[in-house]
Amino acid sequence: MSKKVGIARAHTNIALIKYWGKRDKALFLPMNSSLSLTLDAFYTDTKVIFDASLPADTFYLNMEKQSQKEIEKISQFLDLFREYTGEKRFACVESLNRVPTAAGLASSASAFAALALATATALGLEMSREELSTFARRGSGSSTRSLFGGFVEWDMGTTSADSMAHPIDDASWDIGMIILAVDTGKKKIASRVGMEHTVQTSPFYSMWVETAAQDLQDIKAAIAQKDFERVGQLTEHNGMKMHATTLSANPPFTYWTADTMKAQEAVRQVREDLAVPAYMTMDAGPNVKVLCRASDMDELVTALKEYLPADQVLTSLPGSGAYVLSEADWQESQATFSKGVAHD
Ligand code: 2P0
Repeated sequence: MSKKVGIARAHTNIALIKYWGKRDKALFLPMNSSLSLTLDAFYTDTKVIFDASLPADTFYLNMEKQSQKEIEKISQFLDLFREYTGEKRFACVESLNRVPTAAGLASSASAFAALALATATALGLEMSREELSTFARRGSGSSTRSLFGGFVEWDMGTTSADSMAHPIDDASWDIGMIILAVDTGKKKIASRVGMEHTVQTSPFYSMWVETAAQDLQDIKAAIAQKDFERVGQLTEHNGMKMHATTLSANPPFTYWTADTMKAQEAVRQVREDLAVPAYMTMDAGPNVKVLCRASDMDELVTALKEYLPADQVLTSLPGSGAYVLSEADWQESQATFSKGVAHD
């Protein structure tokens, strides 16, 4: 057989306890364990075809051929699988990012999780999702968590073999997330660069590592008790601490803009006015994500739209783990993408 094909879908995830800093850059081993919520509304579909007739790897994102630099990243990732299996063929990789342009969430998390599962499927690899997450990790750390649904922990581990993700809870107890997409331009400081600079220069960094470990332990206990308010408080506190390390880096930097702070103020105002629990978290970019109860989402969205343009207020419920797609699913995904339907 001259071709081997695999297709997969993975959803994006938002960290509640952040991954921030690497102890090994080459192996993507993190300084601290992290925990996230997988989101249903935003995902990546990826098809991998290993083909004996290809003279090199190729990569199409959203139906456009990517630059040599982008293809190189994909090639290096595929090499991990080729080395593991002895596969010699080059591959054609096609990805569709099913994230509304306005969301600004086109993250590497769903991208590398989908690519890892599609590649493993094409090569007929039989391994657990946990083990597959150790491959995904080498593309992008946060992608480990997108292999699973609901609340997911990425255990920092002790070696490359045990730094892996595992599911904690399916989050089916009235959990939702609102995304305040205040700015969807390309980020100025890549998370990879920002976290490295922070590790090297922030005097607060050691406190980050120390307290993140405690936050993780506490949030897992709160999730086990389905204590939403405690989960939210820990989420907001942990996210703010991550951003405090960027402000204390030297030279300092921040991912926030004036619009980020306006959105944060809107969240504070709305939760006070409505007396509804809602907790914010920010990543390596200006957008604000709000953890809330799914049953409060409509009320919160209506109130937030008083402060922010309606098209900047998006919502999602918890999502499932990555899964394999059929050729028919892929054809449908391509068709809806072509019609400009960014997500369903
Ligand atoms: C997270 N972020 O836990 C944290 C919070 C951003 C802030 O994971 O270098 O793209 O590819 O491993 O996964 C973004 O970093 O970094 C990220 P790499 P990644 O979601």
